[in-house]
Amino acid sequence: MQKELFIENARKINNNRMNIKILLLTGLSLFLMASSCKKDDEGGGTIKIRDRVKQYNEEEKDSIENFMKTHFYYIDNQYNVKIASLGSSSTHTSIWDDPGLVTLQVKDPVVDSLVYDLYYIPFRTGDNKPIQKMDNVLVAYQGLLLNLEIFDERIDVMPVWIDLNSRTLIQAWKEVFPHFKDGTYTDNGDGTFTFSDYGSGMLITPSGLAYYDLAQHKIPAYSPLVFIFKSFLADDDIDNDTVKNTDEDVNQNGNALDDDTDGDGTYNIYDNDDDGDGVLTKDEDANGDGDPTNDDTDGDGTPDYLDADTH
Ligand SMILES: [Ca+2]
Ligand SMILES: [Ca+2]
Ligand SMILES: [Ca+2]
Ligand SMILES: [Ca+2]
Repeated sequence: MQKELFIENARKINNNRMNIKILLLTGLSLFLMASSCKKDDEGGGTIKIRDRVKQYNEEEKDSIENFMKTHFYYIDNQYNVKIASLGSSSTHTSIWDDPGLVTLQVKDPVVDSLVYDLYYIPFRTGDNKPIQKMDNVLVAYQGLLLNLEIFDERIDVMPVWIDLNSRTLIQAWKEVFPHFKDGTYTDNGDGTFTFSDYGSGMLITPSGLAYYDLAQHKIPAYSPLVFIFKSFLADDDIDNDTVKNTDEDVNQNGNALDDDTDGDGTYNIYDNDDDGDGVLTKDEDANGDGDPTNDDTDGDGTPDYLDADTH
């Protein structure tokens, strides 16, 4: 019960945050649309978005590699990480030469032929359950530009839930987090929690898998980003209906935000009565094995919890 309360409170924080983010993005998009309607009669006021292939191959690829070759990190026993510049006589190992460095090849979401190198280093992958790509993850993080300026931060005692399904979440996070696990926690009894065995890592992403041309507060357009993060907990059943997040993706196309069986505007992954028949999904478990996905009372091929005729 305590965990649920805690998760609920943390969700509220997250929801407020996401609302702000969505508003910001909407505002920016409107601005761009308004600006692109302006034609050249005023002497070239039109905003031209840079070519994505050129931006990566000619601008960002080298600057990201250079950053990794000229910087190193150090880490304490709480997995707090600092990045610093390598001096010419330094004996530290650069990020580029770190034996733990992993490179993911990730397709650009817009240009099919463009493939990015997305880098991450697991300082510790985590000891509990693997994070899945549709989970809600409780994280602490620090976001930096390549000049080491911090543009955003959530410290350990103020972690935030990040929904990996969110359309406003940058692609780099969606790609990297499923390579980590979550941890465990103890309730200190005073409203605080202590996390152990959680995942901890760093990722370095080109702007094409982050905000690209959409400047954010403290993030200029076309900025590669660095994140240092901890994955404390992963919630694999966001709506608590006993159907796992990955099973709420009914058409199994990898996107949970296009499945709304009862058409009530709430996606199955957030809907605790998926077929809208007034019986909670968790109670449409005829054989009582704790899994509503394997109960099909009328034998029509549709499980009861997705079948408004049956419960
Ligand atoms: Ca669920
Ligand atoms: Ca629904
Ligand atoms: Ca559901
Ligand atoms: Ca139902």
